[in-house]
Amino acid sequence: MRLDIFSLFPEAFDWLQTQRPVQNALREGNELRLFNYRDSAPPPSRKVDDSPYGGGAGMVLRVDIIDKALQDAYGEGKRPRIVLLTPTGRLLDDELADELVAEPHVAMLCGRYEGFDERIHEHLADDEVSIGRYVLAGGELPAMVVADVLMRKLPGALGNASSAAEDSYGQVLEGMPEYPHYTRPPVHRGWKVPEVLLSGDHEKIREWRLERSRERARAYAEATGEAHPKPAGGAQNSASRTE
Ligand code: 6GU
Repeated sequence: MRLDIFSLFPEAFDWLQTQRPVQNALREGNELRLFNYRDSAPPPSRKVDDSPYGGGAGMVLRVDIIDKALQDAYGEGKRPRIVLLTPTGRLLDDELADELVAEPHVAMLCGRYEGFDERIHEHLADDEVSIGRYVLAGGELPAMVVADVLMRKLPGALGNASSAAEDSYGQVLEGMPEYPHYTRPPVHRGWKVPEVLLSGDHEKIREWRLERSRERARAYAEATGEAHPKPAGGAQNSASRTE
């Protein structure tokens, strides 16, 4: 896939591009491009924002500048799916990530200041995405979150040994959280690794892991009053502790 990110701070994404899953995804032929709105703002001021009509605090990103930035990037050609990053957008979850990663070309627009001129929402964006119900100073961190989620879902991003489908919330676990992991030492300060994991019995280990995932899904549902992505296991199949 091709992922474009529009921002006033493209250098904020330097770190993201050093990350192994991102580098793997790029090596597999995927693309990540960064654009600076300021490059599309008229010199000498290169101003991208202005004060809101009707008064009020803060500055608003201008519709003409954002429109020009998209025009400069895509011309009259086919537009990507354009995603506005805003605190009031559709909440990012694994399902939305799967939907976006299925697109051949996605562009994310990062906001700053009080936000985007409403006409950007209305006329230029296809979707609005938020990473949680709180307000951040800008869309750069959310864009990095979305880019990370999407990139690691691309074939080859995690190397040969694993895939994002096996992650928490992924297809293999039917939307459930992942089971707990342990490594050496087998005992630390009396804290033991569950016996079954040391047994070498792969069928038993698989069952144990599935049961731990179900347990976590139920605990999540109880704590939040919200069914975990997929109500897994069912209440009748209550956990029996085997460790
Ligand atoms: Cl996408 N943007 C901003 N500014 N704040 C947020 C957000 C996005 N998602 C959660 N908070």
